[in-house]
Amino acid sequence: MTIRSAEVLVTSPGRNFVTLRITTDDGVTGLGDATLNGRELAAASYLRDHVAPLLIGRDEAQIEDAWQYLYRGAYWRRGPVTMAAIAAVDMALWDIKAKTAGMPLYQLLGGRSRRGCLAYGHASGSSTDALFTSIRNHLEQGFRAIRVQTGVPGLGQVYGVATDQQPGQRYDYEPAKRQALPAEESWDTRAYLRHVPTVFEAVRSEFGPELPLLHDGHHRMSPNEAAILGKSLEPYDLFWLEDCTPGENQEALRRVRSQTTTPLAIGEVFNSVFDYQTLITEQLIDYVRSAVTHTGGITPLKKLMDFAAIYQIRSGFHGPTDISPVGQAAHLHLGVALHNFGIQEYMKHSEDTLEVFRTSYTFTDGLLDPGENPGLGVEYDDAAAAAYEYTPAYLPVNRKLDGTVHDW
Ligand code: EZ4
Ligand code: CO
Repeated sequence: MTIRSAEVLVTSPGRNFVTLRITTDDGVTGLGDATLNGRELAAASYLRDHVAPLLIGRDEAQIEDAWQYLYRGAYWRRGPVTMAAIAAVDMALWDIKAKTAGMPLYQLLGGRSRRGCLAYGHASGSSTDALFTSIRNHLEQGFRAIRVQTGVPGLGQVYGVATDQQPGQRYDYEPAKRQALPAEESWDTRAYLRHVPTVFEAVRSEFGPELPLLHDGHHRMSPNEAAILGKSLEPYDLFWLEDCTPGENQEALRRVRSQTTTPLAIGEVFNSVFDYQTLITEQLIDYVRSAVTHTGGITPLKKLMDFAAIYQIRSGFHGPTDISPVGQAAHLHLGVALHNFGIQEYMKHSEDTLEVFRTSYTFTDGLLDPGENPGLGVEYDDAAAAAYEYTPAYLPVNRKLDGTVHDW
């Protein structure tokens, strides 16, 4: 068989998504996710103008060759736009291969290693009371691990903290705002470093020692500030501290690692194995945070995780709502197959999103499962998608109290 068409589908059911659909000449289709939050049209153009024309007539079965051809053939290696585009091709070709084989994709990745993927949900609140309500809501939905983010006294809206939830209400947090210019939020690291340990103290005394708790620093600390936070959180036994230092500086984690035993996770903004070379070989982290969508697809992420396994490092793939259900399905197929799976981030997509992307994955008793449908198990509804036009949306910019754009 060969590839007959490669269509780039942009839709916005509550938030923007970029999807690649590859169709073979005998009518098998595969889906890939190329969503790049806040820069969606760049990934769509890269695919439509520079990748789709190269795919027509190629053998869709040659996944590794297609990956190397697009990655090395571009001459300009890596970068989020390039890697999101290659990721979409890679996912779509795996989807086609597994559908052709009549198997769920995880079977081609080595078969099942576990019953399901332990998921963590995002709880947040502007105050401790609001945070507790959000944690209880998540526990009621079946979550067995929780990410904890709160407002900081003296600061306004803080990145990663949703509008306070009412009891029983679903958590609907979307960090990119639908507006022509990014929102600007203020940030103060000293106030944050003082406040966070008091939050974890309160959560541990309310919810006990068993519940796995996670926290995301969103790359906002210097190496020494991160070391201070890691140390001050040790009494609360975190599952991980995520993105404590800037993503560009792998050496920063040496300082943090040498100062604290709090487990460390990083990588949602990385786009290749090279971003992890020092981190993995020096064992500076415990969890790989990459997403299939931003790391060039299933092929390189499987290799990355096999490399990480040699150093006792596990997966913790990035699963916010800007990873489409196609990307999230890929995480779950990898997740049940990998031996060194750790945990999977899970923010449920909106009803509108799930009307466009019909998924076969399930969430039961805290575990996500990809399901048994052939391929990735996701279908794209063109008619539903057509109702939602692309709308510009941007992630916020942080400014310090004196107005400077935050350093890191
Ligand atoms: O900032 O998905 O761990 N999850 C996160 C997310 C990311 C956004 C970026 O697109 O940090 O909220
Ligand atoms: Co994060």
